[in-house]
Amino acid sequence: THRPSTYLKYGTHRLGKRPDPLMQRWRDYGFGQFIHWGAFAITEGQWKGKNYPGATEFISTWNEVSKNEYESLHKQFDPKEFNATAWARQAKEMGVQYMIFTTKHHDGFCLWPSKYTNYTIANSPYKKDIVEEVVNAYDKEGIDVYLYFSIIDWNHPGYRVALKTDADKKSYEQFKTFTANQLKELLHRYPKTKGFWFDGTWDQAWIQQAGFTDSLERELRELHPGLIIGSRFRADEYGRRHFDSNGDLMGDYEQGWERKLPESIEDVHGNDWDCVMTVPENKWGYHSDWGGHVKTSVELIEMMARSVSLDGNFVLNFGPKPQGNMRPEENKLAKEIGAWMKINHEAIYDCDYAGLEKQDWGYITRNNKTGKYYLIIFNPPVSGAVRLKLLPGMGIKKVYDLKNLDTNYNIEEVYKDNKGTEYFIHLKNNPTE
Ligand code: JFZ
Repeated sequence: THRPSTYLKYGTHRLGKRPDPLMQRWRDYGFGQFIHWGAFAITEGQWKGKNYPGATEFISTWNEVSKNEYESLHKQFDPKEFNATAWARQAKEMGVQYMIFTTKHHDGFCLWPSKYTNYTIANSPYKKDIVEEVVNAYDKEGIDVYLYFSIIDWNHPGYRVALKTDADKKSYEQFKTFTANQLKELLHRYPKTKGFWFDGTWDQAWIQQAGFTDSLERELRELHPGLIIGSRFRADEYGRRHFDSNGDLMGDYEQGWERKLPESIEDVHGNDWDCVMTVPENKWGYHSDWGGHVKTSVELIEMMARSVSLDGNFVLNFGPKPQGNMRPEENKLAKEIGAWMKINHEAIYDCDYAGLEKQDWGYITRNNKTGKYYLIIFNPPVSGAVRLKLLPGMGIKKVYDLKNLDTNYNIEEVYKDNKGTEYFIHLKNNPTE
């Protein structure tokens, strides 16, 4: 840690990683699930027979869609197949240790019965509190729940993108109070939650509220000790987001890895971080036509391994259908990833960057509880010989396969100098095997 070079009133509240047990628990998750659900799902990405090619949760911004019609969709929201316990069991089987749920996306529709707006689940035929059902069901499976909350709210009359006039400023004051009230309401209603996953904080209007957002963050943390908040919440007094004007991370982890992954450990600057990923290219809410490339379980597992090997968590998004069931593609992925996790979870949970040189065959993780190293191989060398470079003073006792603990691969020392030792681990004896 270092001293800030510029005095900032609303910069970071802390330098370096958060050391407490709740944050260590977050760091050790490795794998999480995101769920995007809300009124947008009812459209299935279609409007009056026309396909909307963008992300479903943005369909209300499409010229073809009238605001009034969109904002009455929830009057049809009655998900007959919704079963939070089934979601939570599937998530458990898939191997996630935490989940993030959309309490309110940009459209402003609340999946809990907020007392600060009428645009909520309470005014749908379903009526019941979906957030509560989700929090309780996941908690029962031992999966920690985080609340996704969009600051952008296209439904609220006081919401503004920018504050151009005094009237805008006046309206926005009401919006700020509304937002603070909703956040406190969520913490009050769902004390089991471990944190907020904020979104939609890039508007000029919000960026200019450094004093307000700084004290709101402090207030939320006081209300809920240990609360985890990422870097996508507030800006400093110079309008800098994620990293303040001194370059220091604001919040408990870096929240900028959205559908992309760091290449190397240098890219993450010693910070905690999460990567949130869609199965299709860029659609979070349910869309009947995913289009484009749909990721396979192997691709997603590789992204998870890469995330953990670079000190991050990997979070995979599911977008349930309007009736509340997951789509078949997601059910299949959950099974496939779950089968891999069943054997290999110890290479993901409690694991971090191993401090060793990256190799082309895959990723190396190290379990911070047992000290064991894991080689997660996605591109086995044709030779069958996997190269590994260890640091001075390190050695190898045994190399085995998690699928078969009795395996004992042959280890060949090929090079040694004062920087360490290089080995070949022979997965096969004969390259043509
Ligand atoms: C936002 C939302 O607009 C989207 O609907 C979804 O909820 C996603 C998780 O978050 O989309 C973003 C947010 C941040 C970036 C890109 C898309 N970013 O930082 O590049």
